[in-house]
Amino acid sequence: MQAAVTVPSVGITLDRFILRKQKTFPSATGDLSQVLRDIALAGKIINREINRFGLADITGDTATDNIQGEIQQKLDWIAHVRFIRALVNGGEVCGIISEEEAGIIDTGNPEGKYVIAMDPLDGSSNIDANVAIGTIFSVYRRVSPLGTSPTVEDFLQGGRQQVAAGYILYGSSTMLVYSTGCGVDGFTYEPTLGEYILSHPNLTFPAYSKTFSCNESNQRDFPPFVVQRIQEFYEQRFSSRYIGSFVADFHRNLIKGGIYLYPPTQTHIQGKLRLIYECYPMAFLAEQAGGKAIDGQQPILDIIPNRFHQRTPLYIGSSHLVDYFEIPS
Ligand code: P6P
Repeated sequence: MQAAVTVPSVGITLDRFILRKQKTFPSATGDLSQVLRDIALAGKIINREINRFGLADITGDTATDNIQGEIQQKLDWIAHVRFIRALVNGGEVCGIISEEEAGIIDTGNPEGKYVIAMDPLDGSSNIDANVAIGTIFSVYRRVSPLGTSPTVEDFLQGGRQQVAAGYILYGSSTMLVYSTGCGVDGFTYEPTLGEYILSHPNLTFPAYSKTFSCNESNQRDFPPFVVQRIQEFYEQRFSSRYIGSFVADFHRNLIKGGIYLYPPTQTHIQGKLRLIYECYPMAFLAEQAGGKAIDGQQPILDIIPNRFHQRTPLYIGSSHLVDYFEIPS
């Protein structure tokens, strides 16, 4: 029988929150709690690197490209390495896939019960402009046997199998927002204490909003029904807000209401956002927060994955706005 879940008071630390939530699940072993702590630690370290980058010579392009063929900013790679190190040291994760590498990263923890899919630093084209950027993460219980190396199947379970998902937003303040399937909670990082403090318990999308986030310069490529919907937004005098950093746009829409859309374009005929380590985790959060996420035809979480780095069209945010973008049958 699950204990009654009381919403902890604003102001408690992440550690205490995680412990309280864990106690509501008598069968919990604490392993997932440790994974969340490891992710939070990596976020603190990356936060420090980002805050310094204006001063330290770590900006600018590296020579190497990431799997997406994009020029890899040094901070991208540092974030990637920091997360891997934190998860390797934590011992609970047996494998990782990342936007920054083609294949599975074996952590050398064959007894680890979990695998992680992550975009270590999304929005990296904004790094030099000091615009908010973010880490996106997704957690699955492995399906391969304990004591063995992680397998492709561990990462291709589909969005509904996620046991946790969230993001770290490095903005005017640094926030960790995540869900383990019991709602969405937001924590603000207090660097002088080195603690994440519960600041936004039980986040849900506002019931109504007139804001949309989209790169409108791509309209000539959008499917006709999308162009029509955007015209309707203009007629209804919607606000257009587009930061060019998915985590930042998603977070603003979560707090104030709105929809983020990245439809198919000529450059990205399958959409630009990656299914497994961007769209699945954010769709998990969106549904937990009373919102929706679709590819135009089906919920993002119902898409069957077949490749680690596959992309998908994405319409995500307040339910009443996402409903506009269900492809007319
Ligand atoms: P565009 C960043 O590269 C990203 O993946 C998202 O964070 C962002 O919303 C989108 O691409 C921006 O893409 O084509 O509008 O520059």
